[in-house]
Amino acid sequence: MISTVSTKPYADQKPGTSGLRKKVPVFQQENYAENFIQAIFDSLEGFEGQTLVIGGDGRYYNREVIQKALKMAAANGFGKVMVGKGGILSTPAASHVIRKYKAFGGIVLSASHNPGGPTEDFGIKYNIGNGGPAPEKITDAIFARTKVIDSYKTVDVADIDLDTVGSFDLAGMVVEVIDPVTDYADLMETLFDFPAIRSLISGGFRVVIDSMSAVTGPYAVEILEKRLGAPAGSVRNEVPLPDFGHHHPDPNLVHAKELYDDVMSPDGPDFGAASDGDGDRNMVVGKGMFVTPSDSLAMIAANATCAPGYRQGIAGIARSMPTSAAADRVAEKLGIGMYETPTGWKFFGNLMDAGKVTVCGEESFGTGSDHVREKDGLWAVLFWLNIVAARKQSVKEIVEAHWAEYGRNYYSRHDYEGVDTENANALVAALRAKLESLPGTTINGLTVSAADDFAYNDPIDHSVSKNQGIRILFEGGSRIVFRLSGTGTSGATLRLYVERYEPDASRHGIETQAALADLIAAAEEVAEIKRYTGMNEPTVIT
Ligand code: VG1
Ligand code: CO
Repeated sequence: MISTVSTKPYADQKPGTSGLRKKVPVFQQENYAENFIQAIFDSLEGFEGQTLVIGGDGRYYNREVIQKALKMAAANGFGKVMVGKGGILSTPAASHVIRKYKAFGGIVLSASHNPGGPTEDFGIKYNIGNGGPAPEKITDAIFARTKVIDSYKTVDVADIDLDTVGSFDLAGMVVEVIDPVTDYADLMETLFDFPAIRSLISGGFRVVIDSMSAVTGPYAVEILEKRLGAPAGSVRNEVPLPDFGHHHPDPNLVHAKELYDDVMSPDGPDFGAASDGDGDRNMVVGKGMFVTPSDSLAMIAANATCAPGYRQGIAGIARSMPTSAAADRVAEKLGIGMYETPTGWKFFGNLMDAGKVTVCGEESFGTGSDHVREKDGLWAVLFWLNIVAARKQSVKEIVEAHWAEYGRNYYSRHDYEGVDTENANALVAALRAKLESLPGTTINGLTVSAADDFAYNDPIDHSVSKNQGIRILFEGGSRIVFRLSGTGTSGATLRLYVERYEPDASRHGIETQAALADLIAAAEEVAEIKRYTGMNEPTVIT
């Protein structure tokens, strides 16, 4: 029953920051998805008879690829596949299911915060047995395999019914269709003080979650409305749609502006949160206070012991290099380890497996802990609700008290999207060429203390990742960072990250872009962004 189908390699299947992401029509080319999935299997060893987890964020083409992957898993010798009902598993839920059921690994189908639909984005990512994204050693092997692949294995049988929970036979392999929510919701209940959050909500604290018509809807309804007792309707846009209702499921001040405005209005809710396409990102807004993702990491770490799952304290903190240094000050005060990694959650896995860190975060609206091996949007939201319930203070009071104690790291990211790839590469090359000459010079009146192209030496497996972002550090702790996105599907995206440390509490109320204006001007002066990109201002500011 197993058939071996001959195929031709595609040259463009290099996984980026988080798996392979392309437009749907690219994935619809003959054998395109099959080639990549077979390349994953060909790069792994010892999965005969083992369990594979498969799920996705429900976007357009999700079901089709799941059917292909199921048949290929059977033909390649997996013993069992666990798949979310309807093909749904949020990225953190997939990570949890892999860990809980000791699966060999998982295939997560998502292009995260990128739009979905027939002409929008799709993605495939492989996660290893610890539940986390495959490290570069494996993604490099997968890419190498895609360049020479000449056949894939599948079985010629009918599709599985993905909409009925239960066990099914697929050419001798067991397919278990599972409820995608229960295991995850149960895990959250072990980590956070649900009774305290429930009484906060029943006492009149109004919480809204915008699931942006993406995967977290069913999770948020179960947790917030059913288990925590928030009124029906507290979760908005709760039905996952294949095209996310034509929205951009990216929880930030641009794409979740409606929610932000609602929380900021005088009679709006006390607390608002949003999540992205696959449920691993989060945005937290308290009345009168948006929490930047970098601050969120620092504040969750500083208040971790409020939550039952972290009562014993945290082992250490990790953040991606462009993420602000707010968490570093918390680690210093707690006397625990602080690790700076390249962008992308795959770099946190080794540190968590080795017990070096408990909480991790990225400036790109990603926070998480060692409860899974992915960032986790709803986890962060629940952590904040737990902190608010325990401290009996508003988000605004908690944030302001934190700044008063540690100082404030003003922070912003400017994205220039759809830049011509050659021009973007030229900008980076020009910057790289002048790095050595920068220290000691001044740019727009700011003195450069150091400048380099970030390289990471993994302290656990000693692998080295070079060229992870250009950083220019100024005296006094301010800095600008430049890097090119590894998740886009058309042209290049230049990211400029800007940070200023302000210890003086009387200067903590400045509007962010104003507080960073001289650094933003310095970035233009040193990198000539306008000239290289042909753009007068960024596409998105977060
Ligand atoms: C972006 C973010 C990065 C994040 C990655 C995946 O990558 O900057 O911090 O880990 O997306 O997140 P890049 O290479 O475009 O800067 V998700 O929620 O898209 O899986
Ligand atoms: Co995501």
